[in-house]
Amino acid sequence: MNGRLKIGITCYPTLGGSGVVATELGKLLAEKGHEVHFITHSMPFRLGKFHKNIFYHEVEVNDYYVFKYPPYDLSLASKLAQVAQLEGLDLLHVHYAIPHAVCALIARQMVGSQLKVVTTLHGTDITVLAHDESLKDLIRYAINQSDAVTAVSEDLIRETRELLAIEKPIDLAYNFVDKRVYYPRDVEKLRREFAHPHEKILIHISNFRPVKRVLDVVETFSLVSKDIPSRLLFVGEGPELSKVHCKVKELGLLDKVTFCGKQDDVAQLLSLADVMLLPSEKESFGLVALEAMACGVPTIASNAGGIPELITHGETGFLADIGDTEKMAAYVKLLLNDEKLYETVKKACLHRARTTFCNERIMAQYEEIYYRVLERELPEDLTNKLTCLG
Ligand code: GMT
Repeated sequence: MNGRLKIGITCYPTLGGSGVVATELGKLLAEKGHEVHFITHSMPFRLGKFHKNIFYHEVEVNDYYVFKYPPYDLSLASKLAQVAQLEGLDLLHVHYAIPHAVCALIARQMVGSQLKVVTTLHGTDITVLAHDESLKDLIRYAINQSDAVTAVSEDLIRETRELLAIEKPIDLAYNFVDKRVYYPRDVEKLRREFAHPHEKILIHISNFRPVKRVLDVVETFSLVSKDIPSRLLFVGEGPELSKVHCKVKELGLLDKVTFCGKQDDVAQLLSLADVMLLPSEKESFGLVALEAMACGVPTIASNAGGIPELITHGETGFLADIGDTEKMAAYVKLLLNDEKLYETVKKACLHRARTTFCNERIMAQYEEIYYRVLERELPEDLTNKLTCLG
C-alpha cells in the first residue's frame, strides 16, 4: 500500500473498553496494510488468531529481589525503545496517559524525535487519576509532550482542559465498532433458552466497578419487572458482583436474573436483548452502549460524562439523572410498551452506529493524525475517504 506506516500500540490488554478499542484499531490498520506492533504485558484479549501485518511483543517485568515493586513502567519504556529501533517504527500510539504515554516519551528520548508519540485518553486516566495531586503534573507533562493527543469524547476533552489547564489541541476521536462483528445476529433459538416468548430481555455488561452503579440496574429491573414480564442478563465480573447478587436475592429476583460472567461473544448476547441498561456515575464514552446500538439495542443510561454524545435522548435511547432509577424504569417501560416507538429507536440506533461511529470513519481520523505528526502527505485514497466521510 501507499504510505504504509509502522505503528507500535500499547494498551491495557486484559480488560476494559480502552483495550478493546486499541486492539480493534490495530487490527483494522493491519488489514489496511500498515504494520502494527502490539507492545503489551500480555496478549490483547481481542487479538485472537494470527493476523497478517500484526506482531506481538511481550513486556517482561524484572522482579529482582531488591525491587519492592517490580518496575513495569521502566520495562515497558525500555521495550518500546527496543522495538521502535529494531523494527524502525514511525510512531507509538499509546492508550492511557499513565503510565503508557510517559513510557512512550522515555522511549522517544532514547530513540530520537523522529519517533512520534500519539496518546489517546480514555477516561479514568483523567477523570480519576488527574484528581490525584501526586500524578496530576505527570499527566499534564505526558499530554503536553505527546506529538498528538486524542480523547474519546468532547466531554473528556473539556474535563482534561479544566482539570489540567491544558491548552494544547486535543483531537476528538470517538470510539467505534466493527460493523462486521456488531450487527443484529439471528439468535431466535438461543433466546428461547433465556426467556419465554412473551418476556422481554434487559442486559447490563460491565466490569462491575462502583462507577458503573450496577445496583441501579437491579433497582431499575425490579421496577420494570413489576409491570412487564422480563428477564435480566448480567455479563461481566468485578468488585461489586457479590453486592449485586445479594440485592437480586433480597428483592426476590433470583429466578429472573442470569449472571453470565465474562463472555467473549458479546454481539451474540446483545442481540438477545431488547434494552441495555447503563446507569454509570461517569462514563467518558460508554463503548458498551455503542456495541448495543450497533446490534439494534437501545440503551437507557445516565446523563453522565460523554454518554449524551453517543445517545441522543429520545432518538437513540433515553437518559435520566444519575441514580434516578424510577425515571430509567419509566423509559424502559415506555420503549417496551410501544412497538412503533421501539422500532423507530432501533432503526435510529443502527443508522447512528453505522455512520457517526463506524470503523472506517474513526480509523481514517486516526490515520490522518498519524500522517500529520509525521509531517507526511496524506495518501490519495485517505484524502478521498476523509472527503467522502465528511
Ligand atoms: O470503565 C471501563 O469500562 C473501563 C475503561 C477502560 O479503561 O477501558 O473505560 C473507559 O474507556 C472506554 C473506552 O474508551 C470508555 O468507553 C469508557 O467510558 C471509559 N470509562 C470511564 O470513563 C469510566
